[in-house]
Amino acid sequence: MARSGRRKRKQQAQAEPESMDKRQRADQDSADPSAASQKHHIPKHLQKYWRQRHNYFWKFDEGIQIDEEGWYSVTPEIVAEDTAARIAQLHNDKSAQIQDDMGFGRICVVDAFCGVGGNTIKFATWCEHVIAIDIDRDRLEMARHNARIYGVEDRIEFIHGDFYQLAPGLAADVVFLSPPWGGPEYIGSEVFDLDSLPVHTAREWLDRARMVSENIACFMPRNCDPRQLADLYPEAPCDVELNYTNGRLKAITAYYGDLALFGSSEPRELAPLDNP
Ligand code: MGP
Ligand code: SAH
Repeated sequence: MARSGRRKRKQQAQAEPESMDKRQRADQDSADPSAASQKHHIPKHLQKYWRQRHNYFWKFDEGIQIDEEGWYSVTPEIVAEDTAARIAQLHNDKSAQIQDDMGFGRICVVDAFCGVGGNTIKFATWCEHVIAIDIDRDRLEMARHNARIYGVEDRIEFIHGDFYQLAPGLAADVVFLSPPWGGPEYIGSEVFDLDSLPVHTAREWLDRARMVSENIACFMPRNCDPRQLADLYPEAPCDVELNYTNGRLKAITAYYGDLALFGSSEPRELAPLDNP
């Protein structure tokens, strides 16, 4: 089982010091009266997410839009970056021509549950084309708006609809699945049963994804059983990655098919970003 940390794209390395400074400055609410007054309007049960807002989007202060389900579901940026960087390596060893010398993957990724765009934005940063789907039109529009803030909107095709219905008509190199887990209460069970996802089981979602591609990544609760994750697609190789930010386990990502073959099993540097 691998432990994810962070990867850097060569072309991002130059911009990083300024970005990190901005991120660290923005996390200090006490020195930012406008952030403190906005926090006042955030319902109490969402305030723990508000405190992590710059972990979700380091450009949060540039006008990021997010709703209640977005707050508790968005993938932390550092985790989304790591997943996108890994997925962008697909076919890297098969044909140098589909990944340029900046590490840009010439692949198409379906983000089947795009939410407010946490993963979609990073896929569009690392890959040539993203098909971003969500059943909630308002949240899909928030994702479009947020992608514009990151300057990656033009590489994303936004589709409003039900991934379950749409899957048979899609073609792509990779499918990323981050479905609803039933709200923040998911952590209440000692072991989260992947058959207990709302509407469809994890296997049913995965079977739909297999209609699009055998290369699938599945973002699941940190309290699920990795063996149950591996069993969702027994015919394919599977690599299970633990997703940490600042030493805290946030989620688990299972990679299937060719995506399972090139993950690092070495612990990598952890992101110094949490703001508990
Ligand atoms: P969390 O445990 O609810 O929050 O979710 P937090 O504040 O990180 O927990 P803490 O107790 O460690 O402080 C952890 C992460 O899981 C979130 O940042 C989301 O990325 C992801 N996540 C949570 N939920 C409820 C969902 C969900 O329903 N769907 C998806 N796709 N991701 C979720
Ligand atoms: N990875 C996202 C969060 C996903 S939350 C991020 O980082 O922002 C799960 C999303 O799945 C929600 O926005 C919800 O509206 C959407 N969803 C639920 N059922 C769906 C379906 N059948 N097809 C597509 N999207 C669906």
